[in-house]
Amino acid sequence: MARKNQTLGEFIIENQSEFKYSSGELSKLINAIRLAAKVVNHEVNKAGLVDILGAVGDTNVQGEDQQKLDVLANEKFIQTLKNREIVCGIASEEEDDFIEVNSHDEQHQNKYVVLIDPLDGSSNIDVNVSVGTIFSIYRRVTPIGSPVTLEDFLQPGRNQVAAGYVIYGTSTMLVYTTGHGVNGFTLNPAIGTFYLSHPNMQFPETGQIYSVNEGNYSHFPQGVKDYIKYCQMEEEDRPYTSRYIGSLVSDFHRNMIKGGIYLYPKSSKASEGKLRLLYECNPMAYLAEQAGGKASNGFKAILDIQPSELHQRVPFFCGSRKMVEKAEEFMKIYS
Ligand code: P6P
Repeated sequence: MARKNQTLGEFIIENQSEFKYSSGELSKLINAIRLAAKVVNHEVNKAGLVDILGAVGDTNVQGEDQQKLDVLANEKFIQTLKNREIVCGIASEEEDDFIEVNSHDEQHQNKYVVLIDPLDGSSNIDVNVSVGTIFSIYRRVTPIGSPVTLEDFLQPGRNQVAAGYVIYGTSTMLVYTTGHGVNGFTLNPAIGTFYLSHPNMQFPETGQIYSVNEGNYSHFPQGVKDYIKYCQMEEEDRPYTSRYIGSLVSDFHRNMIKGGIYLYPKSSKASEGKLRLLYECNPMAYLAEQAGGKASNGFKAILDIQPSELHQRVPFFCGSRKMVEKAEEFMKIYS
C-alpha cells in the first residue's frame, strides 16, 4: 500500500512482489533509472550557466568537452542501464540502431530490453522550459542464451512490463507504472531522495484543456480541424483552454493532474505525425491507460499497434478518456 512520503526505494521493495517476473529485477531497473535521473537533473539544472561552464564543443574548466545535454543524458542512461546485469539491449532516440548489452553477459542471460527518449523536448532547455526523459521496459521475446534481436524491441506496447518518465520541471519527478497504477515521486535535491508525492495518479475522466500545436492547423486532417473548432465553441462546458508547452512530458503531466487531451496528429507536412511509437507514445500510452485515460492514433489504441521500425512515428491522441473518445468521433467521420 502506497504511503505518502514513502521513499522510492521503500516503495520499490514493498511492491516488488507485484512485479510478476522475479525478485530484485524491478529494483535494479528502476534504481538504474533513478540514479541516471539524478545525474541528468543535476546537469539540466545548471544548463543556464552554459556561458560560465562553456557551450557545446567548448572544454569546461575541468578540460572536459562540453556536451549537448541530450547527448549527455543519452550516455548517462545507457551507462547506468549497462552496469546492471539485467538488461540485454537498449534502444534510444539518440541511437540509429539498438545497443546489445553483453559486457557482463556473455551467456546472454539478461531478460529485459529498455527503450528511452533520454531528453525529450531538449530544444526547450535554452529557453528554460521543462524537459523530460521517457522510458519503456519489455521482457525479451527471443530465447535467453541468444543475442538480443530487433524483434525484442518491436513489441506492441501492450507487452510493456514497466514505463515512465522523469520531468525536469519546477521540481524533478519520476512517474512510473509496472502495471499496477501510476505513482509519482518528487526529488528532494538537498538529499537526493525521491519521495512518493503523487500516489495512484488518475486522469480525470474529462477535462477543459487541449494541447496541440495550432500553428499546424491548416495542415491537419479535417477531423482534427473539426475537433479543434469543437474545443473552441461557446457551448456546454466549452470553450476549453489551450495549453501547449512543446514538451510532451510536461503537457502530459499537467493533463494527467488537471484533465485534458494532448494531440500530435498527422498532417500534410508529417504523414505519420512527429512522435515516435516505441519510446514516446507507447510508454505514455501505458501510463495513460494505467491512470484511467486513453491513447490512440485517432482510430486504434496505441498499445495495440504492431511496430515495424525502431524509430517509426505515429499520430498521437492521449489524455482524459472522454476527450480522446470525442476526438476519435471526429476522426472517424472522415475515415
Ligand atoms: P512541435 C519535443 O520535440 C517533442 O517531441 C514533444 O516533446 C513535443 O510535444 C513536440 O515534440 C513539440 O513539437 O512540432 O509542436 O514543436
